[in-house]
Formats: sequence, C-alpha cells, structure tokens
Amino acid sequence: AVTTAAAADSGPIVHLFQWRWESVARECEDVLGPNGYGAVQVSPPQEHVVLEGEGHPWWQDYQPVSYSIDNTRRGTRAEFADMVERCRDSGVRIYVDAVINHMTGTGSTGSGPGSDGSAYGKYSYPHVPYGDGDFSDCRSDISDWNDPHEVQGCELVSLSDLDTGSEHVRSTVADYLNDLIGLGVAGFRVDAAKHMPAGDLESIYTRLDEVPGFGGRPYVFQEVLEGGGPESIRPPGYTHLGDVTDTRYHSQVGAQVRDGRLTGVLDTVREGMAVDGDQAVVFVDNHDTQRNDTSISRQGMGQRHTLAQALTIAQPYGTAKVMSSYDFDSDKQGPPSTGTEEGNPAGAVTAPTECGQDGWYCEHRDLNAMPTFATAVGDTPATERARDSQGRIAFDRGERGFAAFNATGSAWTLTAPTALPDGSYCDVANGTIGAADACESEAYEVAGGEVTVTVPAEGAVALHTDALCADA
Ligand code: LAG
Ligand code: CA
Repeated sequence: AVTTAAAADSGPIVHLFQWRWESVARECEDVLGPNGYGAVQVSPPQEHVVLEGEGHPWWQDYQPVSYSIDNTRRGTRAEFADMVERCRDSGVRIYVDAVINHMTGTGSTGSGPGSDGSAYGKYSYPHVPYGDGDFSDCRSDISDWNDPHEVQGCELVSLSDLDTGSEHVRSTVADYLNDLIGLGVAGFRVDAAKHMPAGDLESIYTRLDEVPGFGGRPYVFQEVLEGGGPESIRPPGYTHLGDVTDTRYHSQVGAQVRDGRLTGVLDTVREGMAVDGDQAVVFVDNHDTQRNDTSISRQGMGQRHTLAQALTIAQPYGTAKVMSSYDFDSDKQGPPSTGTEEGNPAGAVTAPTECGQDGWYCEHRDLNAMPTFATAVGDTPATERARDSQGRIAFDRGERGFAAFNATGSAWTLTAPTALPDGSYCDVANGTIGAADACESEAYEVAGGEVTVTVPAEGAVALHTDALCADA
C-alpha cells in the first residue's frame, strides 16, 4: 500500500464527533492516552459553509469552502496545532476526516461567506482557488448506484463534485493534506472514498509527506460503503491503497448484538466480512448510522451499545473505532453549546466539552480501559471458552487476553478454561487505568488454567497480560 498500516497497531480509534480542538487535547491527556486509545478521528477541519437559516447543522462541516483550517466551528489553526502536539505527547494520533470528493451543495449558495470569511458559490471557490473547470462534467445527482461513472463522476447529495482526475485538483488536495501532516496529523479518514476512482486517490496519496514525530507515511482508512456494482466501487477495490471501513461489520455484528445474539459474533467476523481484518476499520455505529438507520446506538440502546463497543474492541477482526457523541432530537442538530448569538456567525461551539453536561454524552468514557485490551492481544485469534443461551459468551485471545460479555438482564457468574498465565488481573472493562497504574476495578485470579468471573447484566469483563494487578 502507498500508505502505512503501522498506526493501526497502536490501539482503537475514537471518533470525538464535533468536539472543539482544545477539548480533544485535554481528553488525550486525561483519558485517551492513559486508557489505551491509539488515535482520535476529529471532525473535518477545513473552512465550511455557515447555514444559520438551518440552525447550524453538524453537516456544515461536510461542505468545504476552502482548505483554511482557521476559524472553523471547532477553533483556530493555532488551537488545532496545539491539539495535535498535545495528543502526540500523550501517545495519541490525530486522524482528520478529509472531505476531498466535493465542495458545497446547492442549498448553501447565497448564504454568505464560509466560516473563515471566504466568498464562494457552487463551482466557484476563489480562496482555494477552484473554478468551474475543476469540477466533473456531470452536474446532476448520482442516480444509478451500480454505475462507477455516475457514482464517481456525478454529484453526491448535490455537492459540487471535484474532478479528482485533474492535475490541479490532485495537487491542491495533496497540498491541503500535507499542510495537516506538517502540523503532525498522522492519518486520514477519507470521506466518500467510494465516490473517487482508486487511481485518483493513489495519485494523491503518493504525494503525501512523512508524518513528523511518528514517522512514515500517514495512515489512511477510506469510507467505502458496501453496495452493488463492480469491485472498483466496493471495499476490495481500495485495499491496495490503505484500509477501508467495513460496513458489513456494522450491519451484521451491530444487529447481532442489538438482538442479543452474541454467540454468532465470532463466526460472523471469521466468515462474513468484506475484506481481511488487517485492512478493515470496524464500528457498530458512526455519525451517519446514528441518524439514518435502525442499528445500534447509545441513544437508542444505552448499555447494550456500550457492550457492543467493548465487544468490538475485544473481538479479533479489524481496527476498532469507538463512537463518542452528543444527544440529539433532530437529525441535523449541531453540537451542544453552538452559539447562534451575534458575534458567532459561524455557529462555533463556544464551550469546551464537559462529558455528561449540555448533552455531551461521551460514550468512550463508559468503556474505561477496554482499549488497552486491543493493544495487549494484538492479532492473536479468538478461542471461545464459554457460552450460555444466545446472549452470553467468553473467549480468549491467545495467551494474552480473556473477555466475557453478557447481553442479558442478570449477572453471569462463570468458571471457564483460559490460556492466560496464572496471576491476578485487573478488569479493564469496568475500571480506568489511573496515573498510578492502579487497578481501579475488581481483580480476578487465574489459577491452573481456569478463571471465575462475574459479568454484570448488559456488561463485560476483560482481563489481559498488560493489566496485572499490582497489589497481588
Ligand atoms: C459522508 N461520507 O461519505 C459523510 O459521512 C456524510 O455525513 C456526509 O453527508 C456525506 N458523505 C458528504 O460528505 C452529510 C449529511 C448530508 C449533508 C452533507 C453535506 O449526512 O445530509 O447534505 O453532509 O452537508 C446536506 C443536505 C442535502 C443537500 C446537501 C447539499 O442534507 O439534502 O443536498 O446538504 O446542500
Ligand atoms: Ca467524485
């Protein structure tokens, strides 16, 4: 691949959807680094449309006006740079959601300058600069989703489609990504990757610089939704360039956990996925599915969603991505503390994120130190060790980890064989790892190849060899 896979080994990714940069920085230091996260996916950092008439929806960010990263709704360029540095010092990489398939849509023209003050119109972005000739010839919406020419050369929800085949667009996009890399950004979620030919992306990726601090080319995972059509517009058509999001995991495992069918999960990830595990980023929900399908989400399912995210980290397929977000009543609702008062025309988020306040939920905090499990077990396969009815399973990950999940309404006490070495282990699913490396949760004894644990109702227990109990 022209991008690097190395970063994927450093721990799960957490999507801090719509967080201000300064809040992300603080979270890296206080919570993410200590509890084993490898990276944060941040919301798109480029200049975006300002849709005051629509109440500043979250999706302003997916309509770029220019590649300035100053004065977005999440902060200034200086705050962005400070975040990247502080997260890096905490061992956490920043992955940028890169919106490079398109610019703005019809509904947004005439609504005033972008978040950093740039003028624009559909097919005209003088601050970049992009003009009419930089856009695909097809000036209408995609209608045949099985036709690669339409999927990649027509418009996605009326967003002006960049001609990524052109030298000017390729070099301009590469300059934007290299600007971010220069600040220390270590990877990208490539938004709408399915809507760009793999050859165009390859040309852009080969121009990318090495990441200062971490070294090597950036890590790339591409958003390629499952669907019909030839392989060129499905996940396998992009794996030679970098990782892809595997939406089969979301739809299949998400549904299994939602319905309490945990005993099927290990078979599903062994047999039913679109690409190999070392090429996939997996999640049970993301910012789109939270709003547009009936799958599992925290707001819909509470603790079952926490269980689903913990299981996603513990199971052997792909790099886990955790969703962390805010409560909402309507699909378009922007983040909490979005100032609409005078003096804040961009609809900036004016207050830092305080988890549990103002509607910020912060799902990742409920996972405690579970992310450390992923790094401890690496790519060792799973061996089932216990099951009870459909909703309860336990498995080992080689000799490195043991985890048990209980999607029922009562606690599950089980004694199971395990390959973990004898010792006393902290339960990382139910306690964070504090500054003193102390075990905040219950400790469980492994003796003679056996362990007895009590898994809470709608909960998990997870033990691994990097979290031995210091007091034992
Ligand atoms: C993505 N991945 O490929 C993002 O995950 C997804 O959140 C983005 O859509 C989409 N691609 C484009 O980057 C989001 C909202 C859309 C919104 C769009 C642009 O889900 O609803 O479209 O961002 O802001 C909105 C209106 C449309 C309208 C369009 C253009 O909802 O009705 O046609 O703006 O004016
Ligand atoms: Ca396109």
